[in-house]
Amino acid sequence: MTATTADHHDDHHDHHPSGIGRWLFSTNHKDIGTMYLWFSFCMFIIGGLMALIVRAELFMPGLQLVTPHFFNQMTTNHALIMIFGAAMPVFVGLANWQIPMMIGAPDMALPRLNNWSFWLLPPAFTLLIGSLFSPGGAPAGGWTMYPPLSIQTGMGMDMAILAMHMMGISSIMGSINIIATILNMRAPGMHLMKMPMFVWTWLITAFLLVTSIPVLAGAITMLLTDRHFGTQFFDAAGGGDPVMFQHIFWFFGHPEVYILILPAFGVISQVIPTFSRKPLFGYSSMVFAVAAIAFLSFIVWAHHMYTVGMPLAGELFFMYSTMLISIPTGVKIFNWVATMWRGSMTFETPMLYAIGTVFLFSIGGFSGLMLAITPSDFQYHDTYFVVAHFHYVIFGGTITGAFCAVYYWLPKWTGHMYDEKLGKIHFWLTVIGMNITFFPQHFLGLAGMPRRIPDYSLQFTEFNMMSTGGALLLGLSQILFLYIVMKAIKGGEKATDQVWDGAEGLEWTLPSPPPAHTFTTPPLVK
Ligand code: CU1
Repeated sequence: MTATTADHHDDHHDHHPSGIGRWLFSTNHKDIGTMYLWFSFCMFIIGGLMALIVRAELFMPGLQLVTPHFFNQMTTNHALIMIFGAAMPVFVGLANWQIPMMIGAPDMALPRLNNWSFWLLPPAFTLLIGSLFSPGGAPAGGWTMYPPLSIQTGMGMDMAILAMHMMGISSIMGSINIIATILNMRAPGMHLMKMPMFVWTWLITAFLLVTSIPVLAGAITMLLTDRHFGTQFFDAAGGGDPVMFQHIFWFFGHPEVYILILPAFGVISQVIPTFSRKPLFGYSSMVFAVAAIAFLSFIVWAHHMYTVGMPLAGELFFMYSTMLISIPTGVKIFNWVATMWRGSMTFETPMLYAIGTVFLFSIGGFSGLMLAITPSDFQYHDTYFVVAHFHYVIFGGTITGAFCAVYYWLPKWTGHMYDEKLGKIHFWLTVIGMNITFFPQHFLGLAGMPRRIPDYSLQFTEFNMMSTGGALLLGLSQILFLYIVMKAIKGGEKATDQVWDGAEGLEWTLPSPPPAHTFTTPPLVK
């Protein structure tokens, strides 16, 4: 190995740049994990403010606050920022923190790639948010970027395409790193079928990412060449087909849904055993259910496009394959409930969030089943029912799962207990706010209110007012979350090694728990 000049200046055993350099040049999985977590929280706030602009405009009928074009920019960018900036990076941050420790590895397999994966994100999202200030504004045709609208708009779309490419490269590199770490760096005795569920769900998620993100990259590259280089992939006038974009996009888009939810499933599969003081029920069936969901996620994509005029055989295939997903999902929900059954349960904040995730995700699952039924979907398509559905999945499943993880592991990360009373208040405010926001949207959608439209007719007023009020409560409650986290970082009651009464989830999922690998800091091998 050739030593660099920097190595000569620094300690030979360990490389610890200080100040900003610690973060810029970090190859340490914990520091990189921390950066991912803070980055995703910032995006959560920015994306949340955009949602509040949308909800404020929809508080009552008639246009009052923003122009329709700005409204459309807000819906589009809220989605892109929440999905790619908040929901995905928060779980990459959790993966960075937890996976090496859970499998007994000193760090991620490819630490420098890890640094690059993170540092691609701030410029990517500066570009995406910056597109708001470009001539013509940010993309406004929805996060799905369907042509022909996405071909005809201004340079904001090009900025977004470049941003999406950078985000995609970041995700692919992060996934390669996670796969390499899990497959090559497990401690002796850490058999694959002994791995904690969070590690399993991330291994499968990483495979979903490396298979689906390049498809998204292909779709947006074809958009780019249609826009600037004379191709007509999606232009009917030139022999292309705009519907082909939808097929390619959703071949990425549906696995993306499982990319967002599977790591959250992994978290609650560890938290529920911990606070039930019982081993996880049906460990191997959990692993196979996750794998089955991942496989099925690639053969259901056109359930987003029932209304484009597919042949009947296509409609039926995508309907039945989609409904099939409820079987492995049902296995998982059964196992979580069976784990709690007759357990000596306690309800600290992480457990509240885990149960909340099971409950709220199930509501999203059931409305998903309703949407999967082709003839019914002709009624629901592009209504607020769809908006209600995926917010139960993404907020009720993914984001509550991330909160669950943060409360569960924060004592391990900071060495301090968070304020349990405030944590519980945060949970109830979030869950109540979330339900007031999104539950009425089911009724609005069923009554025919279209999504992505800044105005509506009078009969939708009351439910929209409720929804906006709930959104305000939900948004404000997150200030409390920030306060709780800051308070735990600054100090507070010391957390013990076995912070949750020795009922650490990992031990309970393993026949023979590997000592010390769980949460103690491994020596940094250099
Ligand atoms: Cu889907």
